[in-house]
Amino acid sequence: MNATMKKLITLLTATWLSTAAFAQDALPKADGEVRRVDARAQTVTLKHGEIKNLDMPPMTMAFKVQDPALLSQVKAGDKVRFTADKLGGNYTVLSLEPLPAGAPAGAPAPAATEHKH
Ligand SMILES: [Cu+2]
Repeated sequence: MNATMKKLITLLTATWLSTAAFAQDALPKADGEVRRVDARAQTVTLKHGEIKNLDMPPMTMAFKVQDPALLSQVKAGDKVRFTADKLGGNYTVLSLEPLPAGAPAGAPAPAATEHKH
């Protein structure tokens, strides 16, 4: 293999990696409410709003989690914002962040609560 080919392959690999990272970053966030956390099965059951990238309407369902550590961050009843994708045939939560209590699920924070003085 000559040096030009090696360079080209390195370049293509780098491009592919950055595209994959970008795709994950670009997943739209969905709102949900935790119904159940199952540490043994490594699933979280979410009553979720629309998940645009999965073309999924609002429903309650169990998701696998990509990182089991996510499960320790939430408990039943928590409002969360999350991203999910279909990995290996399983709907899988990729990121999960609890929302402050009282935040309405399924709706963005109203702009009216923003104060600038
Ligand atoms: Cu669903």
